[in-house]
Amino acid sequence: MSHAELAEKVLAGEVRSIARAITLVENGSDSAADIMKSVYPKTGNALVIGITGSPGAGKSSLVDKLALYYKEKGEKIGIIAVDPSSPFSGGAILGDRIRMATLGLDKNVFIRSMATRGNLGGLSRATVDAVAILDAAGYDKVIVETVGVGQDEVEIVKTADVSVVVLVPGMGDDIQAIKAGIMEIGDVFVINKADREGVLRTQKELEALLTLAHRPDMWNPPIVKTIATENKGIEDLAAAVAGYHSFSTSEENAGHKRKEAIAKWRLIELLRERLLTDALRKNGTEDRLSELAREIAEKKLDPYSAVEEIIGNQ
Ligand SMILES: Nc1nc2c(ncn2[C@@H]2O[C@H](COP(=O)(O)OP(=O)(O)O)[C@@H](O)[C@H]2O)c(=O)[nH]1
Ligand SMILES: [Mg+2]
Repeated sequence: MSHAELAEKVLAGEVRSIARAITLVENGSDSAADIMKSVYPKTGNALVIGITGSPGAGKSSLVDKLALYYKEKGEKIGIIAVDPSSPFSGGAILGDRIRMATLGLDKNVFIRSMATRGNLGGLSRATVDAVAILDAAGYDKVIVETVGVGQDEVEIVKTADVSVVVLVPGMGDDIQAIKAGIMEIGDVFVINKADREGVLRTQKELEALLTLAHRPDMWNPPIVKTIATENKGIEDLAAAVAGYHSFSTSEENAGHKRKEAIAKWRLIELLRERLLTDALRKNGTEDRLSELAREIAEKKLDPYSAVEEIIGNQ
């Protein structure tokens, strides 16, 4: 199948082609380029929701319940779980199977895990491309779940229309969240596991932190309490997400600056990946990398000279 044919099937919402297209963007920029050129102009209709938080906070549980909620409203939902901890995506695939069982094998729910592509990066670019594919394929909501640690994950969530930060009762997790720098990116905050002790305290701490934060758009992020395992608070979460979305797209805000910032970030990510790939492809540089690394580690070479050597190689 040519890329044009594949793109056509993606745009028609054909599930197997969507999965194939996502594999292509996962594998690298060359194959991604052709498919993305056809897909990109058709994007912009889905509401992209980013969900982040510490491992075990209940993100997957929440995403599943939220997806069910939207599904019952007659919508199509795409779910992308970013799991940098599983390099070979074996664990991720198992996770998908378990989730399929909960959500049912439903043609209106598409679930996909994105795993890390090794040490050359590109995960955030691949994830954002996968979101665009689902958007263009006609999914009404695309939910992206990422663990809130690491720059890549934070960047991914920043590209969402609405970013949700999930916390759980208890000081430790809050501090972790602040450290990871995810406090600033939350448009909506969730205190999940509200069946546990310390909810009020966490809420107070969070409120105090949020009064310190300065948002250029003057939005006051709402705090929603949920018990994902009991399907409680999901409607409130959906309402909070919709609330921020209508605020951010209102005439005064229009979201232009944010969209432009995201576009710039994408451009730089793509450029970085392209230049890196090009540099490594030439003159066997890729094979030289470990050798250069060893020389640098042994102080026989400094990294600056190594880079000059690589670039000079072209
Ligand atoms: N008590 C309680 N447990 C929850 C709740 N939400 C999720 N869990 C449990 O917390 C664990 C981690 O959930 P998961 O959704 O995998 O978290 P993730 O790592 O953030 O995706 C699982 O055992 C869930 O059943 C909740 O609201 N209350
Ligand atoms: Mg999870």
